[in-house]
Amino acid sequence: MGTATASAPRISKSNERALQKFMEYVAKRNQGEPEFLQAVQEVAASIIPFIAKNPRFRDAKILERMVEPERAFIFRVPWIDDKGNFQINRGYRIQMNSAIGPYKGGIRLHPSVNISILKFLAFEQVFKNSLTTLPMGGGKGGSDFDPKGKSDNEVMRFCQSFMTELSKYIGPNIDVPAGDIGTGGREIGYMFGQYKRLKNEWSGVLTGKALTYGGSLIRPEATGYGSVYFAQAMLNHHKTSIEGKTAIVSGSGNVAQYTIEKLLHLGAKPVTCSDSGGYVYIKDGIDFQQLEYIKDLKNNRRGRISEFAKEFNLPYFPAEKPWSVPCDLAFPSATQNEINEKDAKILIKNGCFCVTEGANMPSTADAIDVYQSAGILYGPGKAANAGGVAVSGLEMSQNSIRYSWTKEEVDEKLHNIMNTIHEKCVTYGTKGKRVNYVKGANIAGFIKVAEAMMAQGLV
Ligand code: NDP
Ligand code: 2IT
Repeated sequence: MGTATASAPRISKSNERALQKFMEYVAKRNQGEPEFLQAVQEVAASIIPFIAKNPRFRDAKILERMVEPERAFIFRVPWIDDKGNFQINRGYRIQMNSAIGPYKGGIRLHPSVNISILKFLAFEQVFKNSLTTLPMGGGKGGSDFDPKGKSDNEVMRFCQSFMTELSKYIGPNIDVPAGDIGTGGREIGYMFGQYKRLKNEWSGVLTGKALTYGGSLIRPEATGYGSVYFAQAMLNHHKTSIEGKTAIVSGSGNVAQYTIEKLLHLGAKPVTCSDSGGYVYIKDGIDFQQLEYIKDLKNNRRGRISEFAKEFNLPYFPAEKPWSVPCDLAFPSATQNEINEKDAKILIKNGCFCVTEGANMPSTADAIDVYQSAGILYGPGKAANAGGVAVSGLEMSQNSIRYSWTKEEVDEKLHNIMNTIHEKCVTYGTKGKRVNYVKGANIAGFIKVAEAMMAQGLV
C-alpha cells in the first residue's frame, strides 16, 4: 500500500506533561478502575494536544467534566431460579453525558461486569454516538448476571427484576438502552415488556426490539455490517479493496455473525470465529450454510463454537484466540483487551495490514502502539463499530414518527453514516500521507460534545 509511514505518532514534551498530570488526576479519583483509565488515556492523548491549541475548551475544563459521569446508579437485582432459590445480582446504569441527546448505550450481561468496565464503555459511547451524526448522548449499563446455562424463564425473571429498578431512571427522552454482550433480542423483549407494564405506555425506550413491536430492519446486522463498511472505506481510501482478502474474526455473537455475513457479500474470505472456549479455523473460508448453522447454534440453541467445529469437521483450538492465523484483515469482535502486544506483533508478522474493531476496546494500549509503529490501517472501535448505535438512533427516529423504513433505506443510511465517520477521521486524523484514525475519531467525536457543553453553560 505504501501510504503509511513506519512510526508511532508522538506528542510534544509539554503535552506529554499535561497528559501525565491529567491522568494522575483521573487515576486518583477512579481507583481500581483499570479499564476506565485505559479508555480515558487513549482519548486524552489525542485531546490534550488539541485543546492546547483551542484553550477555551481547556480553560472551561471540558475534558475534566467529560470523565465524570453525570449520574450513576447501582442497584440490587433479586430473582428466583427454577429450583426456587433466591439469586442476587448487581445492576448498573452509567449516564455519562447528555449534552447532544438522551443517554444512549447498551446493557451488558456478563459475570465480569463491574463499574470500571461500564464506565469505560459509557465513556467510549459518548464519542462514538457523537461520531454517528445523530443526536444521542452516551451511557451504558448492565449486570454481573450470566445468561449462560439459564433457562428462558430464569432469564425472563432476571430481566423483569432488572427493569423494575432500571425503569425509574430511563425513558424515551431520558435514556434509551439497547443490547451488548449477553443482551440480544430475547432479553430486550423481556425488558421492554416489563417497562411497558410498569409505565402503562408504549414508547421507544429500548432499541434492538423485534420487528413486531417497533424494532428497525437492519438493527441486528448493523454493527457487523457497519464494521465491514468502515474497513471498506479505509481500504478504498488507501487504494485497495476488500474483495479477495482473507479475514480473521473473533467472537461468534451478534457482531461477529454479521461481520462474517458482510465480508461474504463483499467477496472477502472470513477464516475464523471463536467464543470464550476457543477458535475454529475454516481454511477455505466460512460459507453461507456454515454461517446459518452458527447463527442457529448461538442465537437459538445457545451452544458452543466447538459444536460447530465438530459438526463440520473443522480444526478447533481450545482456550486459544485466532490471532496467529495468517490474514490480511482482522476484525476483533468479542470483548475488551482480547489483543495484546504479543498478539499484535504476530498479526503483523503474518501479513495483517488492517485491524477493524467490531468490539469495544479489543486492543490493549500496547497493541495499539504496535499497529501505529508498523503504520498499518487501524479503525478503533468508537469509529468502526458505531453502526450498531447509529441504527439504534434510526430505530428511535422511526418510533418517534411511527413509521418503518425499508431494509434498503436503513442499510443505505447506515452505509452513508459509516462513510461520513470515515471522512471525519480523515479530516481530523490526516498527517502527511498517513491517517491516524484514533486521533481523527477522538477529535471529531470530542468537538461536537464539547461545543454543546460550552453552549449549555455549567453542565
Ligand atoms: P454477544 O453476546 O452477541 O457475543 C459476544 C461474543 O464474544 C461471544 O462469542 C462470546 O463468547 C465472546 N466473548 C464475550 N466475552 C468474552 C470473553 N471475556 N472472552 C472471550 N470471548 C468472549 O455480544 P456482541 O456480539 O453484541 O458484542 C461483542 C462486542 O461488540 C462487545 O465488545 C460489544 O461491546 C461490542 N459492540 C456490540 C454492539 C451491538 O450492537 N451488539 C455495538 C457495538 C459494539 P461466549 O459466548 O463464550 O461468552
Ligand atoms: O457498544 C455499543 O455501541 C452498543 N452496544 C450498542 C448501543 C446501542 O444503543 O445500540
